[in-house]
Amino acid sequence: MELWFTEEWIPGLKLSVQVKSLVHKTKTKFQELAVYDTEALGRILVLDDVIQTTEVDEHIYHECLVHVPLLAHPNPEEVLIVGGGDGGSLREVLKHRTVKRATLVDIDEGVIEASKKFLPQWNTGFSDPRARVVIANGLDFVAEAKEEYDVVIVDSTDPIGPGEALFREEFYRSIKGALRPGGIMAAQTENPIFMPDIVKMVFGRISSVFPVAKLYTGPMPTYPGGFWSYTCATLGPDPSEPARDAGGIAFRYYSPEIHRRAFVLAPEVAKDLSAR
Ligand code: AG3
Repeated sequence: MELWFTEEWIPGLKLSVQVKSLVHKTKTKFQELAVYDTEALGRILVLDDVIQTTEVDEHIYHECLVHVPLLAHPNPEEVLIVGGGDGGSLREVLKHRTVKRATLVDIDEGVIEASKKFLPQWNTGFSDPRARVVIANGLDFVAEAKEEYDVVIVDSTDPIGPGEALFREEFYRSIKGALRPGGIMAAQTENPIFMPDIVKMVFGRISSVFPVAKLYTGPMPTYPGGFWSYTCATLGPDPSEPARDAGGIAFRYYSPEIHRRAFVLAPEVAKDLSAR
């Protein structure tokens, strides 16, 4: 019998992938977690029936979310990742030799444990001596940090369930307070075609807190709509221009040209963001 995993992208539109085997299924303290092996997408991690990351395209998402802010910063030493319990963002952050410490704070230890066991290609960062993992509520953790980080990365789920708090204006205010002078934040901010209201709302919140906020996009075949938005905000500098050379990192998706191009928005999307 054929087994399929189906995610409802929006009402009336679904993505289905044929499943070779169920690798792991559990209820964590916060959400239902499943790991599947599939022919088309390789291994996939699913939380509450929403695909979080797949072997075929996780590098695109993680490279967009991480390398844009890290390379827009002249010397990122202290980096905070909020969410990202699968370890993909951590892996990318640690590729930067400037980084002295990467702190990952995730509310759900269950995601980290499952990733360590079942997502080998994602989780190479956890054993790095520069990595610090904190199990805590990201909202509270960031509120207590004062001018500690050069870059803050928000690698959240969608704004429902445990991820909802990571889209609040108070959270962005705390991030601003947690940044050192010259600091940069980047967050995943959903799909502009299928969720224009969410993108507009989230971008509006971020740009009401930070003096500079810019949306950028990249392909993401397994997320709703096939492409994804991120928002980079800074205390002053323009994040759309790389500030330094990557120092020999072997990228699969990122390049300085792609960095610049990612900030070029379709007129309709740009119009939506300025109409607040
Ligand atoms: N975080 C973003 C997942 C959003 C996916 N949304 C969806 N499929 N509806 C991914 C975490 C990977 N580190």
